[in-house]
Amino acid sequence: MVTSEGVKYRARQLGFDLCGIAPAGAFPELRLLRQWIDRGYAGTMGYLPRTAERRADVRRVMPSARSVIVTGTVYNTGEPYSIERRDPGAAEIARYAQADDYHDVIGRRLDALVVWMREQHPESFDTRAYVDTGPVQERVYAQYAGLGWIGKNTCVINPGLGSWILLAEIVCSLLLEADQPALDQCGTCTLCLDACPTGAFIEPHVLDATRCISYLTIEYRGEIPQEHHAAVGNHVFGCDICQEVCPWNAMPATANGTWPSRGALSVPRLAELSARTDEQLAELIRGTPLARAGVNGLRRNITVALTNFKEGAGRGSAEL
Ligand code: B12
Ligand code: SF4
Repeated sequence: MVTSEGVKYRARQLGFDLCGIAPAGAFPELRLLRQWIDRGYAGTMGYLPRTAERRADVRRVMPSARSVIVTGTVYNTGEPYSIERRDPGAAEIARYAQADDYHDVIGRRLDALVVWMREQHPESFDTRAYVDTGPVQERVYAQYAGLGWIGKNTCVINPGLGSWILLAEIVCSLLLEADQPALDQCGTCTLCLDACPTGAFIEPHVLDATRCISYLTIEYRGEIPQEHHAAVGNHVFGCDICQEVCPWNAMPATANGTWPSRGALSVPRLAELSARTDEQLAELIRGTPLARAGVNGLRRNITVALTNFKEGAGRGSAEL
């Protein structure tokens, strides 16, 4: 017999930092995705409009769904934040990407959790396991599973651990006891909205992805629009600023010993990255989230960042 308590206990044994259960339902926040897409905020991420109908209710993904088991995995490295470093010659790589690809790492843990559930429960039941790989609005289910609230920066924030958390879920046909939804604790704070270098927040909880450095350096193909070059600064893959300024990340948890961090991706020098051949760059990013941008995408980003750095140095403010 599978119980909520049993699943949570096993999830912790497998290396997950958080685990909660949401009922499989059509929560009101899920309806907001369609409006967001219609306002053009998804940009070229065509998979979002293509799957919007299914994303509005997890039972359209798996009709027998009754529960969504949501896990959280802390990926924080413990290195200083980019806003603390103030080193324009350093290449900023988003924290989640300074490790083996989380789809593989967390995917294996999810599979192990499903295997364990099947051992506990002799009768057949349906499951679908996703790590950012399925048509599921992961943040909404995380909030309803009690993992944390959706902050003004749109990230799920856990009151004890902060927001350096990757989400993954098992949609399941078993009826498991659900957790209470997490309560919003952002209050009147607007630090994240004010800190965004590209002004990507239209209002609290609403991000225009087409302006976000994460979108521009990871998802977007083609030249990064000139109007955003300066704001991209020294970011070569993703951006963490709206989380770095968050008071809930002032004393953040760091990843547990099972997280496969890669030291070589922790603030390399821009000049050193730029001098690498394509083969050397490919070697560096193999098996990491940076492979999503590919060597060409990464080189495009390095060129923008290095130009920013050299222009800054020309004004006498930076050292190689
Ligand atoms: C597309 C996408 C992006 C896009 C768009 C991000 C965005 N904010 O919409 C881009 C490329 C910009 C991006 C960037 C990043 N991403 Co991303 N991304 C996704 C993805 C695949 C879908 C998100 C989505 O549908 N966005 C559209 C918006 C409208 O939907 P939403 O974010 O789910 O927001 C819901 C709520 O905000 C709610 N809502 C809307 N209005 C309001 C108002 C109120 C009051 C409330 C309470 C709720 C609410 O409704 C929305 C729709 O259901 C998810 C994985 C997944 N399948 O869910 C990962 C995911 C959200 N990303 C993740 C991460 C880690 C990042 C980055 C930190 C990576 C980086 N360092 O560069 C940044 C963070 C930037 C940011 N502030 O969001 C994690 C977030 C974990 C967390 N703790 O929240 C996810 C969950 C992946 C994962 N499996 O862990 N991402
Ligand atoms: S990740 Fe960076 S660019 Fe994107 S919304 Fe947050 S602060 Fe702005």
